[in-house]
Amino acid sequence: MATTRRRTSSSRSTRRPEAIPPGSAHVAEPLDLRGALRDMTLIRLFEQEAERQYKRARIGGYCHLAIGQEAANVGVARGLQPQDKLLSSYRSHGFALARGTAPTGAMAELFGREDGVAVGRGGSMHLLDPEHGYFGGWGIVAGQLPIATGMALAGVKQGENLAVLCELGDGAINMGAWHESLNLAAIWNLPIVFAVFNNGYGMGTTVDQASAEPELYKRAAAFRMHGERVDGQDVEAVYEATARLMTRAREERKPAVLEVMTYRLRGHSVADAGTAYRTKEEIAEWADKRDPIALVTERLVADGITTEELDAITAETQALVDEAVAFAEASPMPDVSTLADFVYGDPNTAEQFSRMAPGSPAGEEQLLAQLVA
Ligand SMILES: Cc1ncc(C[n+]2csc(CCOP(=O)(O)OP(=O)(O)O)c2C)c(N)n1
Ligand SMILES: [Mg+2]
Repeated sequence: MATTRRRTSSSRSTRRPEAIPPGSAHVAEPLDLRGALRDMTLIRLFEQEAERQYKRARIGGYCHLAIGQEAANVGVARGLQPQDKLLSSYRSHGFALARGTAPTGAMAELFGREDGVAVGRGGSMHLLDPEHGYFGGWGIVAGQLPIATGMALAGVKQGENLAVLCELGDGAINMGAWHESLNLAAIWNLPIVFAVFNNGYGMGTTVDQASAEPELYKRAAAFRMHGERVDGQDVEAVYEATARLMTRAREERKPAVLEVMTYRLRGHSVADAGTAYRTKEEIAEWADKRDPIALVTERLVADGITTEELDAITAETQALVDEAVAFAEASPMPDVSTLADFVYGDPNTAEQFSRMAPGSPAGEEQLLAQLVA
């Protein structure tokens, strides 16, 4: 039977911004729009600088930018309570900065330096800042889902009043870890929201080439879980939906899927021009009509923000980025003798191994004895 829905891999996409109705019941406090613009501007300027530094070979490895996705990053982060936990894919800069990570530590991590937030071990894909409730930055597609699910389970077991927000890309939704994690989250009623950042592409593959059900929020139904879609270029809408679903997760232990419709204006990584699998017209349409920073600025202008105030936000955030680069440049490279540090969680690995019983990889016998005592 002929089908016209799927495109061939050689055809280029023309992905149009979709009209999405606003969410229903608003239970959250109104978003601090100026604060949101400030965070979004910081992320944009930080990433533009990271792009420059990557091209100067100051940053090694991979570097994935979220330019164009700042409303999604900031809306999600601002929808969390301080005790909530956030995990994401490798497109991690915006999440860390939106959660409060210092730009200095983030930039030093991109530079692979000792003062980086992951001691220079993680790089761009693995920013990490538990003090600010950001638990990475994960490079294996869908690798963060079982970890986030386990953290939600731990929160329940330890009686903590928190929920977990696990971001993933549209490309992670067909991995086994998606099915396993959502199934467990549903049957154990875990306080977790899976935020699927649908930016239209997994590298160069469009969502409808990869997913039999390309309306990804509907995939929640397979687990009898609530699913909904939100306009990811609208920071207020993302914030409202996140805050509402996280409150529901925390207070009623109901997991959910939130599909955040967004667009990356750059290629998959800094090494990808991003034009082989999509048209220049498509990118220009999103840049001209759906740039999230322009959209939030328009709203603030309508509310009376002045040009001086807007300029001050840009100047303040640019100063932070300049300071971050100077800090990263001055920070030493980790000494080669420390190469194996942090490989095991317990610094006293000999002690850790000594607790292992045959067939018991992490000392479960002792743990079990403590639990039943
Ligand atoms: C298990 C695994 N398979 C393949 C890769 C290579 N890879 C890195 S990113 C990516 C695409 C993921 O796309 P998506 O989830 O949509 O995230 P986006 O890059 O759009 O933010 C792939 C296939 C990987 N990192 N991990
Ligand atoms: Mg994607």
